[in-house]
Formats: sequence, structure tokens, C-alpha cells
Amino acid sequence: MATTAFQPSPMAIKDHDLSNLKASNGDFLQEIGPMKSSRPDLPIEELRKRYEEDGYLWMKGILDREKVLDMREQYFKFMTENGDSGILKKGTNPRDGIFSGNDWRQFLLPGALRVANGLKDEGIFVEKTIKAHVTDFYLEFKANVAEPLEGFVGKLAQFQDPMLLKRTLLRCNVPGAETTPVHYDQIFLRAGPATSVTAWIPLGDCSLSGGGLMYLEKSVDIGKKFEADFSEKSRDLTDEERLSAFNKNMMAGGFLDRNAATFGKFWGRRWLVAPYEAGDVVFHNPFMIHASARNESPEQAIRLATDLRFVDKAGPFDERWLYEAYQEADPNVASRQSLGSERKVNM
Ligand SMILES: O=C(O)CCC(=O)C(=O)O
Ligand SMILES: [Fe+2]
Repeated sequence: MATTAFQPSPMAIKDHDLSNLKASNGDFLQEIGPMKSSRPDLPIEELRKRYEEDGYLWMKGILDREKVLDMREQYFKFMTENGDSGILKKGTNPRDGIFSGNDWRQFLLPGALRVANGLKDEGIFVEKTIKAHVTDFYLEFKANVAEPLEGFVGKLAQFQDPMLLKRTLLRCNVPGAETTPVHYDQIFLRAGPATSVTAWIPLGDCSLSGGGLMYLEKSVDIGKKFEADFSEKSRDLTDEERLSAFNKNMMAGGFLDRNAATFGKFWGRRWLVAPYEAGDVVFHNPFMIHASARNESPEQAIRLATDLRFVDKAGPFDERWLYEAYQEADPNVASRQSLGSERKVNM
């Protein structure tokens, strides 16, 4: 198999105008570039090299597209039937996930973004979003589609005993809404070594303007620098506080910035974006800096995604991630933290 240089996805070039993308807060992103895609038939050594050099690996068509679309359909049916959350446009197909156009604030995910927007974790949308994480269809998706990625991640990261952590997240981002701020994942996983691998799975096609995940180019070094600074500042804290993403030295919600545009400019790096398709997965390093773009889908398609984390069970890992997201024992929810959630800072 030839190991050619990275090829930007052909869709990335002809399909969209890179200059019109916005950060979650609505500011235009200044410097944008295309992500590089990789095919599953490339040798694992080549894929590993790409992952290590770039901090991410965008795998095309590694999952069964129909199973991913089925998951999308079931999620939106769940959000609409037996108590309507109001997220879908009436009369549209749940598989398409078309937004109703109601006030986007209603549809912010429970946790940090609601805290930042002065909203409580309550109401039918919040209830259903939380319950969605333990529905039969999502647990089956995890067992049949997500968990089988353990083999690939094990080879990619050279884990002895790869394991999908139980805490996985489902995120729907409606058009026009504030979305995931700038961060790196180790902030939330720092009770273990920085060896975890995140897999971000778009549950549906997500065009460039559809609010997909974007990465700050070659930013693993920046994530490491932030983490070293945070560790230095936290030396006097208790063990529990020091490991918390929400301790007094962190920005609220554990994030670095709500404005990806100014963050990218400050660090002089491009935001890399991609037109994702159902079946794709992006893997990323726990120090890689990322955020979501604002969803400006012309079709008003809701961006649905799930994110997973894999660790090597043969070594230490962050055991706070052994709980289903948002369920009773989950210790990772920003809005349940006394630490940090009331500070008026960048997020
Ligand atoms: O889906 C999103 O908006 C955020 C996902 C993310 O930050 C991750 O997968 O690590
Ligand atoms: Fe993340």
C-alpha cells in the first residue's frame, strides 16, 4: 500500500468557503485550514505517524454509515416522542435532524455551557438529554459500534489492553447556538497519565459550516504548556482539588476560552476544519486543542456527535470516567461542582 502524503479531503476544497466559518461566540475565524483525511486501508505505522505528528487522525469511513445514521434517527425520535423536547422541526424526518428554530438557549447541554449562560440544568430537554445516555439504542450503539474501535485504538496507541471508558457523551448542537469552547481533554482526565485517546464521532453528515469539531494546528505543545502552568499553580491544593477540571485556578467549566477566533490569533495558529460524513471518526491526543465551530447549516441540520475515550487498562487511568455520563454517580459534571462554577471568567 502506498503511503502518500496527506491529501486534504476533495470535499474540503470544492464544497465550501473556508473564510466564512465562525467561532462558537459568532466571531469570524481568521486563519483556517483543511484537516487531512486518512483511509482505513493505510498501514497502521503510517496512521500512527500521522496521529503523532498532527495530534489528530481523521479516519474516513471507518464505521458502518447506516448504523451511525440509525443512531441519529433514534436519538431524535427519542427527543421528540413521549414528551417533545421541541428540538425538531415538525413534520420533518428524525433521521435528518432538522432544527425547529426555537430559542437555542433551551437546547444547551447540561453542565458548563448552561452555567455560563445562567441557566439551570432543568426542563424537558435537559431531562431527555441526560436519559439519552442510558437508552437501549445508545448502549447498543456503544456495544456494537463504539467498543469494537478498541482494537484499532490499541494498535494505534500501542496499548496492551485497550478499553473504552464508560463515560461517553452525546452532544447535539443546534444552529446558531453557543457550542463547545476551546479546551484540551487532559484537563478532564488528569487523574490518569496523558495517554488516553479520544474518538469523536459525528452522528450524521456534518458539512464545514455544520458545527463540526475543529483543531488548532499542531497544538499539542500549547496544551502541554497550559497543563504545566496549571500544575504549577495548583501545588498547594489538596489532591482532589488539584485533579479537578474546576479547581480555583482553572477557568470556569474547565475550558480555556469561549472565543476560538481570538485564541487562535493569540497563538498564531490556524483552526483546521473538515466536512465530516457519517462513518468518519477523528481520534485525538489529550493535549490537542480543539473547539466546535458555530453550526450555520443552511439546511438547519442539528449537529449530533458522540465522544469516547480509550485508555490502556493495563496501566493507570482516570477512574472518574467509569460512570455513565450525567447519571447519579458521575463526578464530572461542571454544574454540580462547587469549585469554580461561580467565577466570572472566560469559561
Ligand atoms: O462535540 C463537541 O462539540 C466536543 C467534543 C470534544 O471536545 C471531544 O470529543 O473531545
Ligand atoms: Fe474535547
